[in-house]
Amino acid sequence: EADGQARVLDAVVVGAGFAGMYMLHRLRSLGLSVSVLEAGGGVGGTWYWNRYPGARCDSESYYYSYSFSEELQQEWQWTERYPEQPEILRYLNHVADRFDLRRDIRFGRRVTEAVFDDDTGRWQLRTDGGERYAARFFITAVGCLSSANIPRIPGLDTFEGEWFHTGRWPHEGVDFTGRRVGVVGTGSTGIQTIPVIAEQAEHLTVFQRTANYSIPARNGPMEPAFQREVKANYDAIRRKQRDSTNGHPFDVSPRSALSVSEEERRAVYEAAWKRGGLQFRATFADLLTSKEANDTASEFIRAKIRETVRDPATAEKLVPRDHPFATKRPPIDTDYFETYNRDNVTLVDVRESPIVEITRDGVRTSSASYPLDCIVFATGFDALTGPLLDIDIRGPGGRTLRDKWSEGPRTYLGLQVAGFPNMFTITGPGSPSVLTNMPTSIEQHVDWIADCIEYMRGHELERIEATEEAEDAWGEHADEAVHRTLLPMAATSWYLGANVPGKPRVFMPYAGGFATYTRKCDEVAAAGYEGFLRTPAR
Ligand code: NA7
Repeated sequence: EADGQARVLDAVVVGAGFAGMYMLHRLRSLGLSVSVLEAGGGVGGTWYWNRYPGARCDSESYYYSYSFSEELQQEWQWTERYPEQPEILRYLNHVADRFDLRRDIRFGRRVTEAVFDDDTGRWQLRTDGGERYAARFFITAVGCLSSANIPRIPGLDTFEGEWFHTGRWPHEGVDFTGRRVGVVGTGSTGIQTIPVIAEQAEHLTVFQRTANYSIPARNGPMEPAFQREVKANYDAIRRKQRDSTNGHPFDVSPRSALSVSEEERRAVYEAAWKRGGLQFRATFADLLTSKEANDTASEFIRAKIRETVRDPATAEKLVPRDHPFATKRPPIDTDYFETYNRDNVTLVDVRESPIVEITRDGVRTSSASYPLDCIVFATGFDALTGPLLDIDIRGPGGRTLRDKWSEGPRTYLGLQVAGFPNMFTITGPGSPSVLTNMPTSIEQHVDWIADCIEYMRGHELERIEATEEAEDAWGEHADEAVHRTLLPMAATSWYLGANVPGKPRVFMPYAGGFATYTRKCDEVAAAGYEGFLRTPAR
């Protein structure tokens, strides 16, 4: 069917990463006609774009994966404890082939505009190539960390070397051999890439604004015995993920860090440090709710940094002081702090001496100049709202999403926005996704959206739309939830939009826990989509 120049479908999904691929699979099973529009040249989303050296997932491979197909999770073999970017991309390509997804994915199409047409009740989408699509349902699967944040440092355009952002890495790779490299940023990405670049580069200068806590990953090969155990127990593992706060299948200790002796606490932290990974957060129940409890973990990590880094002045610069552990997304690493013991690595504290400009041949701070051949910006993303606002989204009556969110995002359950009917946002702001193991949240969001669309068909509804009241109530609930935690104490967190100059400071993810969130979503659905305005078909 054609509507003017547009290709007409039941649903258009934007993005072909973990979220868009599964959304396509679910909508197809409902018999809907669907196109997925993807800016990249292949599937994978985050794992298509983030090809920087050392790119790896911080969740463990056996559960950073889809759970919807028992055959899929039984047949796929992971090779490492933490999957490297190429392996995850191989996995997602395998999924695309196995479920024959590609025939409905259109690559190399960046959606620039989505406008609700009041006459037809359809969303009209336009791509950068001028193609048009029209659909009843407009579903965003654009990711949370996909809009690159490149700092506007004066002089960048005059730099005669090469510069890169980690989230837009050249597919052919970059050879740093014999080159003087600067890395700006010490978030999860910087912390993964710094040790790998240091091994190649002639010299590496790290420009650090905020020192970070990091836990050793302790990566290693996937042991066959462990793989067998996981595959025999997938049901229980998946259940545990769904019943958890963060979507990881960890046993979280029920004890307070303050309920045990100092000696016992130390032994618990030592064991977790040795075991490695994000599970460190699960050592005690109250690390994110009690500052006093958190201090014990933060101090333990600070001591580890001082022990690891030989030069005391460098160690002091690397010791985080401005935020409690895990109030910013905690990185995990392989030899991150050890890297500062290398002769070819220099740490520059740009909080102390800010970057003033980039010159033809390097970076100049307020106190020194650093000649460089390459600059790597590991400076993160315009998180959550960035990729949505990159599309010109206009609801009925021409109201723009940009205008609605001018003081920060507002959503109902992170899945819908009042004033934007039949638009669904997978992993939108207001959902817990970025505080969780991403595929776990994604599967829940996609299933909920697919069930909602099925319900609409069963009840002959043409439109579904969150009410302003439901949206306000969700915002208040989310606000209460985050204030029961220490998360608001991290003033420089991307959760708050603080990494992007001029962005409204609003805590964007839902911090009430994944299991609580899921329960709420299920209750809303069971009550016939409470909080949504439902318009019957004409
Ligand atoms: P992050 O976590 O946002 O880290 C970006 C880093 O870049 C962080 O250290 C920033 O310092 C630093 N940064 C940002 N802008 C500047 C400027 N203008 N000058 C100096 N330094 C700057 O991004 P990542 O890519 O590491 O990780 C994103 C998520 O991906 C991660 O949390 C996981 O969920 C996966 P700041 O801390 O803002 O002072």
